[in-house]
Amino acid sequence: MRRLQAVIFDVDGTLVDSERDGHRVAFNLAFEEAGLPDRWDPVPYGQLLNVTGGRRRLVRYLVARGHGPAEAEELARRLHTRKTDLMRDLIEVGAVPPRPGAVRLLTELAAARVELSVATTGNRAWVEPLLARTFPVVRFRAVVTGTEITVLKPDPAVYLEAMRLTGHGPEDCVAVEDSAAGVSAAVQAGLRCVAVTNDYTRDHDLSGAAYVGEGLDDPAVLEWFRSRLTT
Ligand code: XBP
Ligand code: MG
Repeated sequence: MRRLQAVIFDVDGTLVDSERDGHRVAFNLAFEEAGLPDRWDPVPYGQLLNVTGGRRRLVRYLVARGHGPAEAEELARRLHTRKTDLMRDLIEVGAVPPRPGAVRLLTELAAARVELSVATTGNRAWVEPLLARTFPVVRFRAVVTGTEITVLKPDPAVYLEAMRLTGHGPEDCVAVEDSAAGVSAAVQAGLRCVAVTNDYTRDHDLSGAAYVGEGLDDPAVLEWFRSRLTT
């Protein structure tokens, strides 16, 4: 078996538990500050997550609530700008923790000289401070975000860009994802994908993944990686 050379990680729901107590809270604070009555509760937020990207999620929601397309776009743009700042504040106070096992897996892969990168639909303005705060000892070779790759998952563009930047072909890499959209993006980019489920994605169709585990601390997931580190 070819030795694993690079791992490209999704962020939301994979490296960090960011959705329920991070993004969702920031969206709700943005609604509140704007004087809007809308609030996204933890359970229905799981449905909203099927639209990747916070601004697109807002547009889809606002149109469904009866706003005209142009008005929804403009309101979503304003709300999302503020939501991004609020998300940065939540990160600063430690409200967005790493998923159990994330620090250990990243450290172990880095020690085995596996190159680590990130491919996310999230905005660079919060992704960078999050990575710096949560994984200070890890050096990511490429961090590709929804700020520069605006065609979001399940489109494979973000993974193709991560491979272009690092110079690796798909046969050298593995993607790690938590959701159906993420697995689909990775697989369409030609990558093998390890999926780690969470409360929002346990029922997703992850059948395209090479392996599905319950988290980054799942012993079977660790074993999956370790078995690919021997030369
Ligand atoms: C996660 C997302 C992100 C966040 C919000 O998808 O869709 O957009 O929910 O971040 P994935 P922004 O984990 O597949 O990358 O508000 O910055 O878009
Ligand atoms: Mg994700």
